[in-house]
Amino acid sequence: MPPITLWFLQASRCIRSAWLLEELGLRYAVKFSERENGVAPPAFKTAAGGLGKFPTLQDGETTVFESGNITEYLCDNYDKQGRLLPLVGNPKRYEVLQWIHAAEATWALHGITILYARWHQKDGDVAKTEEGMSGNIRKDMDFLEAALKQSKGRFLLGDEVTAADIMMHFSATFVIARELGVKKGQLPTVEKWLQECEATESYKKAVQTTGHKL
Ligand SMILES: N[C@@H](CCC(=O)N[C@@H](CS)C(=O)NCC(=O)O)C(=O)O
Repeated sequence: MPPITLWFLQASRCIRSAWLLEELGLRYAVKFSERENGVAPPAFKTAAGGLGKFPTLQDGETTVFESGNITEYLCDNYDKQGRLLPLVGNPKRYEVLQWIHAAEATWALHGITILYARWHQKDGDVAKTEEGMSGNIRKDMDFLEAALKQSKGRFLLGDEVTAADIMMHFSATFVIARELGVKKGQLPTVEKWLQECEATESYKKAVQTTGHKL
């Protein structure tokens, strides 16, 4: 058994950690669960320790959750050259960290609030609520479109994948797939970049290994 285990809930951010593990060339075991009624089954939730949210990663005695934290943990421990997350002292580190944090704290936050309104608002004008909540994510996605146009390569920070792409890919995919404030076809540069991400051998291997689908 490899020392690393990835707790993987279907149709989730867990693909970020699997893609990163593949980029780093690490062996890992996958503990996989389908969703039940949209969420993790109770037995799966308690087994992973911590908050019962996924991804969760175990590496020997260490258990970490939060996909951004897992990203930093894996890069700090297994990306000693700073290929995916530049090392301390390199100003590019903070560009990558900015995307790592923004993927959850800005893009996912602004997208998921719309989804929660769809799921939980039982009366009143849901479409109006959704429209009111869409301004933030539209600005975020326009910003991403512009950042990708400015990049000197196929990925966010040039022609090589970094942890910035690995974190942001899921957020953008999710927002577009669920049409959270934006519609398919409105963000051509973002959609092309998503295709580039998904064409990498490491992403394809992560999907093959885990069975991820959205
Ligand atoms: N901010 C956390 C979010 C974790 C999270 O909410 N994961 C969802 C799947 S994308 C989950 O575990 N849901 C299952 C449940 O709540 O039962 C991260 O980036 O890892």
